[in-house]
Amino acid sequence: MKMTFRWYGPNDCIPLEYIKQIQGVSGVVTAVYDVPVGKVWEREKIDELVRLCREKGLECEVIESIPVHEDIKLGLSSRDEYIDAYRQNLLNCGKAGVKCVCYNFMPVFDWLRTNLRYVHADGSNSLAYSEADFKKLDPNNLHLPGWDESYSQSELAGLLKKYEGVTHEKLFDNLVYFLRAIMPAAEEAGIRMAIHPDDPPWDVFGLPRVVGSEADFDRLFAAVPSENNGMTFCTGSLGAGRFNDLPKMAAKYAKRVYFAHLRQLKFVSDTDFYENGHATSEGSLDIYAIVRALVKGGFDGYVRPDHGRNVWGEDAKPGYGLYDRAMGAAYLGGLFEAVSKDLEQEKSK
Ligand code: CS2
Ligand code: MN
Repeated sequence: MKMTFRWYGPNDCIPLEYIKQIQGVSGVVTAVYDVPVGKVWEREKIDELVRLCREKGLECEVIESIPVHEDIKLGLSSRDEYIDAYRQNLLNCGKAGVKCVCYNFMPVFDWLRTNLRYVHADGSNSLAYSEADFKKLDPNNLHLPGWDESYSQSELAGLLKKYEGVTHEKLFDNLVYFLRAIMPAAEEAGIRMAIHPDDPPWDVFGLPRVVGSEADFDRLFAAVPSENNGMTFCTGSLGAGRFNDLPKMAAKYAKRVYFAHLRQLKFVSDTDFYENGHATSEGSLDIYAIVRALVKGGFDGYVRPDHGRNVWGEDAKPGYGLYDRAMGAAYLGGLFEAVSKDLEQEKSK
């Protein structure tokens, strides 16, 4: 296992020097942020990122994300040129020493929460989801926390229109088409693809989502069995779906999990939850059982603390403050050490 930490590049308010001071963290997870979706990342840009990290003693082996162009998800004829660009990105990243690429296949929206600064009793704050607040949102007049600037209202309307008629089956077929097309490049580049689960793992605004449950992953791995086709085990995303049994899924897919996003959430009703500090005691997910299942199943990928709270007066990008994620990295590192040593001992008995 390698413990990593997400870094939003030179504009991140958290400098690499601080990340380096979190003991147990060997590298960062980052991306090229100034190239439009669907265009090739030039070697120089990737090399520069890697250089910046190495200069501070950190590895740069995981990219999160190389986003997938909507035309690929829509299955338009223009997809082939975007797929070519994606392949080229993989080859370029591989040459720069990247080993794992995280991406998602959610139409239009990435993660979705209704509150970015839900205030806890102790004064800290985190992201939260409320079904009632979600139902009040109007996709034709959208003011979504974290997403307001992603598309103009008219761009969004155009995109939603294009998705009319894209069923779950079509979206899944488009995902398989994409993966089959990029696998040779991923293999050549020595890159493990790690699809990020849908967050939340159900359809939103009438848009289909196909990567959120055990059945979805079974179907995906059956359709594209290449070893380079793997997953990001994001506990916060999968865990938002109460139908998902996370320790069971962690055990089942451990060898296909190339990247683990470990975070906690606490349900306050059947549907509503807030995110919290990483420890098992602080939420509804048994982080210990998940880590144990991963290690026991032979997981040997990258780990990062995922969303944390804003604590100690920090006012960082929601979910991506320094302090709570650093505490998360320390907690998770401890769990991995304990679980690994226990399992070794059990084996030698
Ligand atoms: C991340 C996702 O912050 C987050 O919730 O886990 O945004 C993730 O980076 C993307 O879905 C991966 O493509
Ligand atoms: Mn995640």
